[in-house]
Amino acid sequence: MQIDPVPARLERRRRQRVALGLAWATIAWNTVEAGVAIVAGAAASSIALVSFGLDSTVEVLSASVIVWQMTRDVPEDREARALRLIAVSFFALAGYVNVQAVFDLLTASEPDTSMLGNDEAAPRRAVTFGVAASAALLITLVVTSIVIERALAQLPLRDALHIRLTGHQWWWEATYDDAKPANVFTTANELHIPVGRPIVLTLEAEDVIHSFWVPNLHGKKDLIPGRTATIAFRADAAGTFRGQCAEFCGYQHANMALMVIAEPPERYESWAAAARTSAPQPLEPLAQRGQQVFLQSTCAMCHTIVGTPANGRRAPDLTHVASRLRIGAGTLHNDPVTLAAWIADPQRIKPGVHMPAHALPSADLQALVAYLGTLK
Ligand code: HEC
Ligand SMILES: [Cu+2]
Repeated sequence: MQIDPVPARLERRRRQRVALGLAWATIAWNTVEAGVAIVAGAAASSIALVSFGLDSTVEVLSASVIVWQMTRDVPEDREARALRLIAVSFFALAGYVNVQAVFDLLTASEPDTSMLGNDEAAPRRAVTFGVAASAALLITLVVTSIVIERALAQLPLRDALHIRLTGHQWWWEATYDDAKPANVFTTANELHIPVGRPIVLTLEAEDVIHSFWVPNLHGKKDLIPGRTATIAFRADAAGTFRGQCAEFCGYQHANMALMVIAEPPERYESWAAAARTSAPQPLEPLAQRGQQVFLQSTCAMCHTIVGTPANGRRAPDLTHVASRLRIGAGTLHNDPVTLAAWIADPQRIKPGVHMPAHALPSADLQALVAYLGTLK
């Protein structure tokens, strides 16, 4: 039986219009919810839809997964909800397009050539609209980006807090500089910064190229071995901002998160004061035994605990590891169970990581975890 292709095409066009309508509704909704930053994301989804390519929808899908991941660690607030909404809408839209494409492939009849050579106004209008909308959005984003870059470039840097951030496979080392050498301290994977005070970050890489990216605070900036880059920014509101290494840097690139905790100056000062102190000496017998285990096994070759003979420099400083939200650069919650699992076999959790498995007797492992738990 010969199916008349024209009504089928009209039907498809109608469905495409519905999808486009959905995309624009998402944009409008997200604008209301979370402002300019998020329009960019929604715009990407609609541009992908307008172009209706399968590979662009795959990108939208992965973008939605990334956006979803970004909501994983931030406190539950309006922004987290908006991000999640975007992730879901990206996902739904991309899903729709993919299903539609497969459906079209399966039900494709003879190619319809009857319209070839006809001058169709409707597709031309759709394409013109798509191009114009994309161009308008891109121009808006370029202008916004220039304005923000300029504002950042003119940020007054008197009284700035200087932090040296070094990228390693696959964790971040942060050294807080100070005019007084005794006040310099090192930490890993989590930056605390005071709200309202400019931050000057000096970026370096130890092994391969990494990229600093905390979307809420600054655009991407690469960390290149042998070179030093400097960026400046300021957090104007308190909050926990998740950053991500944005340059593929090896197997565990995706598990290289950086948390930036912006807090009122007094809270920052008390955090910094605590961070400058040496590790507390363990008081409990179990933790004391744990310290012995730490110092006598290989741990001390790679890790530093200030106040003990452990001063390895190849791995995150553990002096105050218990005060971090996560371990493994965002990979795991920081609690005794995950800590024990990490020490016993980090390769299972973060395959390829530069920390070997440790087959410790379970009493030793327990003592070690108790000791690390005291390092507040
Ligand atoms: C060969 C070097 C090496 C040895 C030995 C080593 N580690 Fe590690 N460790 C690392 C590296 C590298 C990381 C960072 C891994 C990552 O997140 O990519 C790490 C991460 C950690 C973390 C998570 C820190 C954080 O803030 O994310 C803990 C806790 C830890 N190690 C404990 C130990 C203990 C306890 C031992 C001894 C039983 C030990 N390590 C032995 C290299 C080492
Ligand atoms: Cu990296």
